[in-house]
Amino acid sequence: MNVLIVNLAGISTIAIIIGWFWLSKPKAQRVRKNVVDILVEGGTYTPPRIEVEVGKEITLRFLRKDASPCAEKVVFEQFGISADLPIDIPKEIVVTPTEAGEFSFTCQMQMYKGSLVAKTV
Ligand SMILES: [Cu+2]
Repeated sequence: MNVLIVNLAGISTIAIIIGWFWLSKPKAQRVRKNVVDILVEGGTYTPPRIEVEVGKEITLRFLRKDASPCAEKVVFEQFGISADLPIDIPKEIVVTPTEAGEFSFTCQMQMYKGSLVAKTV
């Protein structure tokens, strides 16, 4: 009898784990469907140019690999955003361009350079 109870507990634990992973993943993707990963390394943002649709929210996920202080901030001057980038930890910046144009993002000394290009479709 004890063996049966242990087995049932084991099976329901497995079911909870499977349910957690299988059911939670699609939900996470639905929330973050418009994400662009940007690598910060060797003096460049990769990709350096990101095209987006006007009025559409976009999440820019910066991953800084460069340990030099040069890369520690990313600044979106036109949007009034300045954010610290931790090393090896993705940092998400969410923006919604409200008009068409080219919006630059740089490190605080403007050695790293990238641009967000917003277009009306
Ligand atoms: Cu810099």
